[in-house]
Amino acid sequence: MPSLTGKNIIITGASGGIGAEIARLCAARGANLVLLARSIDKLEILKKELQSTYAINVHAQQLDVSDTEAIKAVFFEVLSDIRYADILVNNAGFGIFDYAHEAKIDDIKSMFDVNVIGLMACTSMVLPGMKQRRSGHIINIASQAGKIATPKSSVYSASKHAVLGYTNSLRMEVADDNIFVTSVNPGPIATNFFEVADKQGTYVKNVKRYMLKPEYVAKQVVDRMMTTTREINLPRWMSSGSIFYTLFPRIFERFGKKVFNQK
Ligand code: NJP
Repeated sequence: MPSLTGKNIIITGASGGIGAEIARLCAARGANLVLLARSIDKLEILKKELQSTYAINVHAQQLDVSDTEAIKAVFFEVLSDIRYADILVNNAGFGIFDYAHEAKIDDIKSMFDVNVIGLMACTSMVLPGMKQRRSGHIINIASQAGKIATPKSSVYSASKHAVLGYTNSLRMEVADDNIFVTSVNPGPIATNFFEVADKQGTYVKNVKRYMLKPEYVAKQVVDRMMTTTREINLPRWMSSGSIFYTLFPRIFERFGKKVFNQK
C-alpha cells in the first residue's frame, strides 16, 4: 500500500458514516485532513478526536455541497491554506426512496444537486492543481445503484449512474496527467443514510443481513488510495449481478423486478 503520511486528503460528508470512518483510517496512516460537511459540530468533535490521537493537521469546514458558490469559497480558502490536495474523496450524498410517480421535484433536484453537481463542482476545484502537479487521486463514492437500477430508487439510481458516467469519462481525460480516478460502488451499508432514504424501515428490514459495516467499506477505500484502482465493488457478489444485468438485461429485469423490490 502506498504511504499516506503527510498527504493532504479532502473528504466531503465527513461528519458521519463512511466519510468519518475514512477520515479515521487516513489519520491513522498519517495523512493531513480537510473534513467538510454541513454539521460543523460533528466535524469539530471528529477533528478533536483525530488531533488528540495523531500528529496530523486537521481542518474542519462547514460546507453544503449543493451550494456551488460555497464550494468555490471553501475550496479557495482550504487550498490557500494547505496549498494542494493529494486526494479528494467525494463522499457527501443522500437518497430518498420513492416511486417515480411520487417523487417530489424538490427532492429530485436536491439529490442531483448534492450527489452529482456538488461532486462535479468539488472535483473541478482540485483538478487544475492536480494536473499542474501531475499527481492526485479522485475517489467518488457512487453506489451499486449506479450499476443496477432497482424499483423505488429511480432518482437516487439515476444520480449514481450520472456519477459513474462522469467518473469513467474523467478517468480517461486525466490518465496522462498521472491522476487516478476511482469509483466506489457499495451495496447497503449500516449508516444514517437510511434514516432519510428509508423512513418506513422496510428496506433496512429486508436487507439487514447483507448490510456492510462502514468501517469495512472505509478500509477498502483507504487501502487503495494512490493506486490505479478503477472501481471498488462491494460486496463482490453484487458485482456479478451488474455483469449479468449488462449481458442479459431483459432476463434480469423480468426476474429482478420482484427480487429487487425490497424497498
Ligand atoms: O451516509 P450518512 P453514508 N452537503 O448519511 C453528508 C453512498 N452510499 O455514509 O452535511 C455536504 O451516514 C452528511 O453530512 P451533513 C451515499 O450515497 C451509501 O452511508 O453533516 N455534506 C454525512 O456526513 C453517499 O454518497 C450507501 O449531514 C452532505 C454524509 O454526507 C455516501 O455513500 C450505499 C450533504 C452522509 O453520511 C456516504 O453515505 C451506497 C450536503 N448537502 C452508497 N448532504 C448506504 N449507506 O447504504 C449529506 O451504495 N452530506
